[in-house]
Amino acid sequence: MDRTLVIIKPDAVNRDLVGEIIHRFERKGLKIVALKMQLLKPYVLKEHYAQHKEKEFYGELIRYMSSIPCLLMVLEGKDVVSVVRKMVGSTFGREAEPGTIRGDYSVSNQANLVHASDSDEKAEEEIKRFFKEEELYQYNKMNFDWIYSRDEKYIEKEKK
Ligand code: 3AN
Repeated sequence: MDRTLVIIKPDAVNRDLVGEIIHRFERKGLKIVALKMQLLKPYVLKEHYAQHKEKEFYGELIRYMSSIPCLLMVLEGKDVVSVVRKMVGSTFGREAEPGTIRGDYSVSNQANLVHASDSDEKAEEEIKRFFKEEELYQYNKMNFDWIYSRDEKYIEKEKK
């Protein structure tokens, strides 16, 4: 199965949206394989957001992201990177589609509630940045048989 990193950002924590956001991922059928609360250090965030180093919002982005603890989670599922990006919505809250997390709860460019990895390569890199191997759990979920079809599970096994 594929994995992605999700960060529930300080604005979501402050606005009591943690449960709502996790609830959406659970209801979709995604599996939580890691979850923790952490106050992120500026040096880690500078690495995480390195591609925005030259942008004028970079300093404020690092300040806001390190202001209070975030929730960090790793989600597992088929094509989970694109599934989660679609659920999160486009970057700017005012432009994000209704029905997405940002579209439903954000009206800001920066305070957009959630970070989600944007490719499989980035997901792997970001999961390693924020989680130790022993923090990622492998376990069976009783509802797994009802979340994917037999074919999807069969194809998945063949790939391995
Ligand atoms: P996404 O989180 O949708 O992948 P990125 O990677 O372009 O978007 O931006 C990373 C984060 O930087 C965003 N989630 C947002 O918090 C912040 N950000 C992006 N663009 C702006 C902007 N024009 N003004 C303020 N903050 C921004």
